[in-house]
Parts: sequence; structure tokens; C-alpha cells
Amino acid sequence: MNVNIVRIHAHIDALANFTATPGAGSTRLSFSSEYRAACDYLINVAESSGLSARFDAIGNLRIRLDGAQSNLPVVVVGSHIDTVIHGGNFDGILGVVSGLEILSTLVEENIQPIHPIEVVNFVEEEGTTFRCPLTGSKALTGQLDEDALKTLKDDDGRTFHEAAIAFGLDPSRLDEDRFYKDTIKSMLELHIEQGAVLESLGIPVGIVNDIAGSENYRIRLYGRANHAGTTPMSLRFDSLACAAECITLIERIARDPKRTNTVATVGRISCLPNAVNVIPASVEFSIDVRDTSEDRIEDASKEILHGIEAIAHQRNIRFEWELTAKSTPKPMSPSMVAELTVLSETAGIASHIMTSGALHDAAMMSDIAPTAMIFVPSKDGRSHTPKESTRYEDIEHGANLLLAAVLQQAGSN
Ligand code: HGY
Ligand code: MN
Ligand code: MN
Repeated sequence: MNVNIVRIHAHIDALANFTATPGAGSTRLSFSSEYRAACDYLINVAESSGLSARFDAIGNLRIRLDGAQSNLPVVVVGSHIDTVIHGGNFDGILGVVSGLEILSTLVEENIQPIHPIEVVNFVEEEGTTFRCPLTGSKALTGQLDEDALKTLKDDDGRTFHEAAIAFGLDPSRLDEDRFYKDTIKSMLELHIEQGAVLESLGIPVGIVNDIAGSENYRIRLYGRANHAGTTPMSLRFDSLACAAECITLIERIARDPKRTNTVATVGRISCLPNAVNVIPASVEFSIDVRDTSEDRIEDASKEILHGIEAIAHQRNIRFEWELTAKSTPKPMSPSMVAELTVLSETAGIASHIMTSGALHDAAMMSDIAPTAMIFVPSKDGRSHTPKESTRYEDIEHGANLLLAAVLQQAGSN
């Protein structure tokens, strides 16, 4: 039994149409009209395949195939369809669409699993809107409660909680939808690698053994606005010049040869009043620090914050920092990694055990259930860009391995 790769291709192409930036990649933000349209597409496909589909209390889309013993713990197959701005068509989407395809195939082949299987599209995985990556999976695994959802705000100050209610949901019922250790048997996620390892090795499938963690910060620098023409250089308190020095320091710290696994990125920056002839009054920028060791993340973050403080002090610029999100590095289930390796060998598919530098909902799910991830290669190692691409022959290998693993986990009559 194999997945229908033509259907997977059609679903990926269909979802790519639900974007706020047509012709410039996938931009599908949580609770947006594009998000609603994409979810409606998935609900239609699910229901026409005889599956049940619903939004839960906070906007995760839950597609379910009941098992012969429906009260048994659930096998979850998940990922996300929200995107970064001008992102690609595969990041997250591949895992949701492949999970849906697997359930459609099981129904078509009249195979009823013993354990129920649930495909979950986790809401706000990217954190693009509310600045908290993995919101949906953190909430379902108990890392974020309803009150915490009232503190996550978008750039207009609207909270995640308000946005969920406006979307027609009832976040007060989050606890009814929660995942617990005794209600989830295991979790599997198929995802594009978003790096260049598999392509460079010429191997079609990656099996993830651990997922990096990250700390996200919001830095604010307060200088003094003044006239760009009349203010001597020696009398300036230029917040953007200060930010520029900080950003090159951040890169220097992460590039330190002793920090072999650490990466750091400044991806967002805004400057006020953002005018050609005004010395910038204030700047806000983000920092994303990652590593597979929590100690190394904290060590790098500490050196970065101390460095920024010293630069700001030397320039008489006021400096504020805020930790906006944190996820710790997570190991995948060793037994499921071993099982995936055997399944891959049995199918004659070469595989490579590897780390994920990207964050994934699987990392949060690993707190409550044995969890594993399957990677497929990213062309030129690119992701989070419209250039993101993966060959469908690799996707077919990955989705068939996911099918075999889901059946192994859920059992069947
Ligand atoms: O940022 C990440 O690693 C993921 O794409 N959310
Ligand atoms: Mn992503
Ligand atoms: Mn992703």
C-alpha cells in the first residue's frame, strides 16, 4: 500500500493558492482569511474522504480517523500550514497534507487502525503573528494555558485569545482539547529538512534524533531624534548606528569557532521615525539564538546581551531587552528512531539520522509522547523563501515511510 503522490501534489499546489502575497511565496498567517480558506480546503478533502474534521478551542485543525478501539490513546500525525512572510509551499504543509493523504488511503483501502489516528494542523507554529513559535503545540501540551494566550500580541496589540474568539473559537475550552501522556500514544511529523545535508549526501530520507532549541528576544534601543543636517556627529545619540554595531556583534559571537553548533539571527528590525533626514530616535529588533544544547543557547544569549549593554552604555543609548519565546532542545524517541530506520531499510530507502536546526511541533509533543520526525531534502537547502522546493520522488519516499510508521504505531485489523 502506497500514498497517492498525485493527490499530495494537488493538495500542496491548492494550498499554495491561499496566500496574501500571490506570486511572491506563501504568506498565510494564523486566523487570516488565507488561513481560513486553506483550512476549509483541508476540511472539504477530509470530509469527502469520510474523515471527521474540526477546529479545536484555539484554532488547531484536527482531522480524525477512529480506531477499532476508539478509546485507546491517539496516534498523532502533525505539522502546520501557517507560514513565515513570503515563505515556501512545503514548510509544514507537507506534513499536514501527507497525514491527510495517509488517512484517505487507509479509508480507501478499508483498513481500520486499532488506535485512533489524528492529523493535527498546529496553529501559529511559525510565530509570525504573535511572536511565539509553536503556540498551538505548546498549548495542547500544557506549556501555554488560556491566560498565556491573552499575553501573546500581534503588532496591532490584538491578543491571540482575542483573535481566536474573532475566528469563531472558544479558547476557554482549551483544557477539553489538551493532549496528555495517557491520551496520546505517539506523534510523527514529516517535514522538509530546510537545510542542505540530505541533498549533499544524496539521501532521500532523514530521521531526526534531536531538535534544536531557541531563545527569541526583543531588543529596544532609545537614542535621541535630531536634525540629520545640523547635528554634529559628536553630539548624536543615534539608535540605528547603535543597533548596527550590536547586530555585527551578535553575528561575531555566533561565528566564534568555539561555538560550533550555535546560530543567531536578527530577522526583524524597525526604526522610528524612519525618516531620511532624522537621526533615529529608537530601534526595535529581534534576536533568534539556537543550538542543540540549552547551556550553549543560554551562554550565547548571555554574551550577546552583555555585549549589547556595553555598546549601548558607551553610546549613551538606553537599552531594554525582553525574552519573547523559548523552547528547549528536545531528543526524539530512540525506539521510534530505530523503528523508522528499520522501516526505511525494509522499504529499500536510504536514510540518515540527523539533528534538526529548525523548530518543530514534534519538539513540544515529545514532552508527552514518544515522537519522531522524518525529513525529506530541500533543494539547495533553501527554506522560508519562495525558492523552497522538494522533489516529489523524495516526498513519495517520505510519505510512504510515514504511512508505514503510522500503521506500525496505530496497528490495524
Ligand atoms: O523557525 C523555525 O525553526 C520553524 O520554521 N518555525
Ligand atoms: Mn518554518
Ligand atoms: Mn515548519
